[in-house]
Amino acid sequence: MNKTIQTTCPYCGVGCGISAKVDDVHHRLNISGDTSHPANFGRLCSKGSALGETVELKGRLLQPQVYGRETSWTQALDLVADSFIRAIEKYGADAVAIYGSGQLLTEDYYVANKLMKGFIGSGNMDTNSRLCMSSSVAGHKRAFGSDTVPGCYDDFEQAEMIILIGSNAAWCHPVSFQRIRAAKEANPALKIVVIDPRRTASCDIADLHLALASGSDAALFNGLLHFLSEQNALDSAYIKTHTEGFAEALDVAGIDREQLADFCGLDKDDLQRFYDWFAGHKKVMSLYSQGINQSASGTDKVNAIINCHLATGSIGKPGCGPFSLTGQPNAMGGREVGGLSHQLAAHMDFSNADDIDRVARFWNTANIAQKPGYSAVDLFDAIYDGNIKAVWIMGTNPVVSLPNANKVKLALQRCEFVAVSDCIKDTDTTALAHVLLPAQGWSEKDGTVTNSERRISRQRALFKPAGSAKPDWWIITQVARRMGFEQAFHYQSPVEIFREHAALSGFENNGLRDFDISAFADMTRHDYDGLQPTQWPVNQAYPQGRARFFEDGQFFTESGKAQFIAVTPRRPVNLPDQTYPLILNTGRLRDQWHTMTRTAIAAQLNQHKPESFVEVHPVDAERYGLVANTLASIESLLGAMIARIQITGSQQQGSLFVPMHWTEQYASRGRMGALVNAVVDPLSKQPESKHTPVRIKAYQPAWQGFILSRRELSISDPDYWVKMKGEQVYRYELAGMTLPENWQAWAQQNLCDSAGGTAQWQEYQDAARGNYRAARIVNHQLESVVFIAAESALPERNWLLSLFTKIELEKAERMALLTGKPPLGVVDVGTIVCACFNVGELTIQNAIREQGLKTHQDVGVCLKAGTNCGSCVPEIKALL
Ligand SMILES: Nc1nc2c(c(=O)[nH]1)N[C@H]1C(S)=C(S)[C@@H](COP(=O)(O)OP(=O)(O)OC[C@H]3O[C@@H](n4cnc5c(=O)[nH]c(N)nc54)[C@H](O)[C@@H]3O)O[C@H]1N2
Ligand SMILES: Nc1nc2c(c(=O)[nH]1)N[C@H]1C(S)=C(S)[C@@H](COP(=O)(O)OP(=O)(O)OC[C@H]3O[C@@H](n4cnc5c(=O)[nH]c(N)nc54)[C@H](O)[C@@H]3O)O[C@H]1N2
Ligand code: SF4
Ligand SMILES: [Mo]
Repeated sequence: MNKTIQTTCPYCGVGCGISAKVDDVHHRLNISGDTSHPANFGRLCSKGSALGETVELKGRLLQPQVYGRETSWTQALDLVADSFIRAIEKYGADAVAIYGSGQLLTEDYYVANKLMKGFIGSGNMDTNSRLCMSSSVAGHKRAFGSDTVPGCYDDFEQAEMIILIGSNAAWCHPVSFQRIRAAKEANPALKIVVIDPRRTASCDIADLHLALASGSDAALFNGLLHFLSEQNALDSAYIKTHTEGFAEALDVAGIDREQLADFCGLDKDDLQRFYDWFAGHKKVMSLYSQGINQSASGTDKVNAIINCHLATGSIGKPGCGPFSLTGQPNAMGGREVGGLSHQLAAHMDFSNADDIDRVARFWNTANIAQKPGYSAVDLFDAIYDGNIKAVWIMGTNPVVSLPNANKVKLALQRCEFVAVSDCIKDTDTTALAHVLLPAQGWSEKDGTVTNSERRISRQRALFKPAGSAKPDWWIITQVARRMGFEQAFHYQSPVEIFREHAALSGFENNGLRDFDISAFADMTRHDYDGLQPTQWPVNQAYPQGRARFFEDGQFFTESGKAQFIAVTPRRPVNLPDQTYPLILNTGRLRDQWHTMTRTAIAAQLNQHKPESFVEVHPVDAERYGLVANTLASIESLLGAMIARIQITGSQQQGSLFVPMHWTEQYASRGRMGALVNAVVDPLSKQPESKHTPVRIKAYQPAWQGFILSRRELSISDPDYWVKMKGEQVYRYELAGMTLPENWQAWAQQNLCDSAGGTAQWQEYQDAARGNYRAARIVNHQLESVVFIAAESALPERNWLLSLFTKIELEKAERMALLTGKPPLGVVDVGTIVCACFNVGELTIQNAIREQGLKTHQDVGVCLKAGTNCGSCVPEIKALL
């Protein structure tokens, strides 16, 4: 039976509503945007649209495992509880830890935090949000006395100027970006400024791109504060009535404009234009993300931005304010429950003895932790050093995503007890677990998440659980009960947890804390199931929620006034030197989500960037002898990786960019976390993931090649491999340092036992030039091809890939197979640009040429490309 269920996207913090048509019988979904959801009004990006492709059961963790063997829930849960109890008895409560994730639902997160901080009695619950939002949290706390995002998405249309700072929203918050694009199209006077060392897809709508020097944001905004003061562009009444510390902040902000431009690596006129625009507009929004947060001066950067908004009174009003874009679907929810190790719960933390006492009384526990636990980087160091004996990792993949990731790997290898809850079986982190706990994934689990604008939405179950998978909250409460905390963890369903969370938020609150959803404390299950997206707070004063904070100029500091913070700009901690002369910047791609455990299941999402790469400026390419589309090895003091070279002027000279996504599941040498330095911000403890000194050199294998195969293969140990799933095909990019003795034998060995039926072989060999090509056809269908080259170039893969979707090969196609090029008259579509409608680069180029298309709208009318999620529009424009 088909039913339609409203739920929320499990990827980014935009928090889009989804309307899912569910076909239980065939385990299929038909996904569309929920037109009634205020985060997206029906729009979805490529990742949200492809969710239906990710719900397959292949690759899922379906059964609990203990030391590699499938077992029962009882045994697995007993072992987790026993291991924790034993470690605590022997070494104390601080010898155990939970490392959670902004991808847990609020209910999961709440019970994990309650277990560790309330009942085990240690602060050792931290989360991957430490790598993501903690500088924003710390900056908000310093300025506002609370971790509050003041504004909302409706402000986009009302703003006169929007600044994207260290945010590639075009790829990372695509639906919000499209909303900003539409706002600009409706109001061309809306100024857009992008501040990012790279020229990104987000620059597509920018009036000004400031390609600043890595890490120099605080200086840039300090300079702005000083300029605003010089120009009398301040809101002096606001500063006087609602803030403190202005004089001190201004005092350290003054710097000669030339020097400043030099420090920031910016053109003086560009800098001036930005300052003039900011001073000349009342309604300015500063949207910021990881280019700000992931920095050893991340907290200062955040405050330098907030300072400028306080100075102009552009906060708490429509169309303006600092706005931290949250990354994960429940980054905000994690902050609500207190998932970071210095937080307690419901926006209370360990810095306040009253908070500790209050939460202890509410939870009715005598054992509450009294001090913060380890933050993420320190936590894994403590594991490495043997100070933590048992760790439970939930919903995150630290062997990839933490800095100095090889050390993280070693730490887990050394750790006495490692439990991992995940919905996917094979990840770089599950590989190191003693106990694996199968979690229900999106489409099975049920609960709430909170997006960037404080809006709480329901994720609803669409299917019955895969295998024996259980909700995270259930797994956690089962362990808690086994540890002797039955009373406090007696929940039967998520609504009971949500009610308790809501009650705690209102407990002795009386307007003291921003986070208050006490209106939900008595919610019925029926109301919970029907919960409509609502922005917190939701309490007596705001029964329907609240769009904006600070309209009244009242803040949550002791004095009720916002605090200016005097910021002294610093350079990143580790600067390039002779040995490691380049800066490694890391970040995201449009169609992949973090460590790819789910997005790489969707063939459609793998087309945009099928292989890990490194972006290099042409001058650096020349200097280091790098050739486009060949391989490079990149090394830092800590580790190395190999990636395909892309030469581009969008990169600054002296810096490299690599995507964060590739893991050991998808590439032999692509795990970039191994290189990243583990330097952290002294206040927020957030790692400086955007700045690691590295060196690069050409990687010169003896041979390169690729295999395309209908079936998944295990290829005998080439030095370099990347695997990617396509439409009915797996693509392997390969390179090796030694030539096999005999290519024919090599091909037979790697391809042969992969299919039944009678195979026909086509082969071509040019031993002199080191070329080998072969194809296997089984029952008229293409089964696999292999192309190897020692010296010459390899053909493009697109046409060959497309042959795998054919039931039968035509004669001309068979004949052309080993040339790698389509027979005359057949068109190659090129690399897929529009993932939503599967439109390739060559198709677009041809249409532009032949039909004289001028705008991306023309291309949309002609080919549909760019008309769904719109995130490929920048690339279409580049082709135009
Ligand atoms: N497609 C996709 N979308 C995602 C995610 C994903 O994995 N894939 N993940 C989600 C998550 S959890 C997060 S946190 C967000 C992250 O969203 P973003 O922060 O937008 O993403 P990043 O690519 O990590 O980094 C943003 C930009 O910061 C720039 N940058 C580097 N150094 C500096 C600097 O010193 N100053 C400034 N101003 N900029 C700098 C980088 O060049 C990069 O373009 O995305 C969310 N959305
Ligand atoms: N160098 C560098 N490093 C970075 C960043 C960067 O920009 N550069 N960005 C940082 C940021 S902002 C972030 S947010 C992190 C993200 O990094 P991670 O959190 O490590 O990455 P994910 O791939 O999102 O990991 C989520 C895991 O949870 C599993 N999972 C999914 N749903 C569920 C569920 O319902 N329950 C359970 N138990 N498991 C589930 C997934 O299969 C996956 O294994 O990376 C950080 N690391
Ligand atoms: S913008 Fe895309 S990834 Fe983010 S919530 Fe919306 S559909 Fe999901
Ligand atoms: Mo994130």
